[in-house]
Amino acid sequence: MLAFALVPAVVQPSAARADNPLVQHVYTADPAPLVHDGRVYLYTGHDEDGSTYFTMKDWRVWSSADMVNWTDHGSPLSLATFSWASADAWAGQAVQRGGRFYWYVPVKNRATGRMAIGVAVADSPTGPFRDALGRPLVENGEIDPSVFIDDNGQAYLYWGNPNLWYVKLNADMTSYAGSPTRIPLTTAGFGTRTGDPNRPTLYEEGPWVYKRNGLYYLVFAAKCCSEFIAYSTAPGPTGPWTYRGTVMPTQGSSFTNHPGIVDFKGNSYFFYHNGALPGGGGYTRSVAVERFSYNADGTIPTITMTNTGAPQAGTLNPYVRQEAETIAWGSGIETEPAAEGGMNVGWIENGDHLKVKGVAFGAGASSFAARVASGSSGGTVELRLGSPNGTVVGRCGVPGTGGWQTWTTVTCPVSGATGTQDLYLRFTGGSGYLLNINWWQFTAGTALTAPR
Ligand code: FUB
Repeated sequence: MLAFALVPAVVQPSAARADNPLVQHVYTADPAPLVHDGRVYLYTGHDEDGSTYFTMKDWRVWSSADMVNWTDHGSPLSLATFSWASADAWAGQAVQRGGRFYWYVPVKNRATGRMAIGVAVADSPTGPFRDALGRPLVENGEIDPSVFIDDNGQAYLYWGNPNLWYVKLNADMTSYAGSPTRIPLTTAGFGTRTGDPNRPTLYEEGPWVYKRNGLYYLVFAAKCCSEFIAYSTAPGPTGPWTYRGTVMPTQGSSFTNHPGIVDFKGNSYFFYHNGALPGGGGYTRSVAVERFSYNADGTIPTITMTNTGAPQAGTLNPYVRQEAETIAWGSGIETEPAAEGGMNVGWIENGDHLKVKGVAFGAGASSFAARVASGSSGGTVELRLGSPNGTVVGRCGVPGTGGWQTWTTVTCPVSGATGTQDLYLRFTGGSGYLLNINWWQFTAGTALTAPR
């Protein structure tokens, strides 16, 4: 008995599976995470398929409660939001203040042909966002805004390439006091670049400013090209900055990289981008995340890119409604706005699948319900555990509903779904597009009928 008790519980080693990059159905770039109300919201740019330049037209929002299952909130901000903008939906950051969400982005001003910083505002982290000013907040031809709000309530806007600027924002977050100030780019503050007399320091672009334990951090894309991620620290929000070294070396088949750092559920996370998806590269980038721990002296360790990503922070509850567009890894699918609200998963063909990681079935599930639509003759949602070809615990038939946004709810019995599992929704049927799925939910209990 004693010997048995001392044997550790058998842990099934799970094969190393990719959870990076975070999104597989569109290319994403320039991550800007924001923690709000128990979730991390991730604001990104969007590289067009097959892009050969930074021809970016809109931004995207994603969110997660566990760092591995990411909900697609679509595109609540685009160039069209700014009537005065003509192109270049580049790297921005959203912050929260007073129950509102302010998203600062660089875009090209049609009237001047120069890059400017616009600000959009929303009452929710997922938008809809509207242009707060109807004109640029600030314009000097430079890019990549980052906003930091200090403990005393003073907000700062930082931006720049090739220079580095800051200006104090007023409490309304849409105007500023004084004039933009150029931060001295000294080699003591930002490291030494060799080979480019015009740019003697490592600072390139993409500042990300925050404060931790009284120390101010400025993380940035360094050198060009390819970039790596470096950082400096200072005793105050305006410096003086001291160069501290590399956060992430040059890696990952994109010649740019872009930092975003947050603490979430007691851990620290570093967001970046690379070219890791099929077809990926410098203009077809993807956002990824790594968990890290600060060194005892507050310095940041060197973080390398992985395709496993961060460990899951918690589990996913299958007994509440889950959006189909909450995905750890999607294969073959796309998303779109659903007529019922939110987003749905669509363009599903035979063999496509969604992975939802760490689903806590507990004692077991008895049935599965899904909100589905089909403008063709439908298909089947297979519920599998562990892999796309894993054990089938349920099969739900989806009929033609008369339209891709004509929604109905289907249910089916479930058997054998217990404990915490990676759930795969695998879609099968004939040729062409089979069905759309908006949300799903399991019911706890014991199945009366085994899956067919
Ligand atoms: O995504 C367009 C530009 O590439 C961003 O503004 C820069 O930070 C670089 O990532």
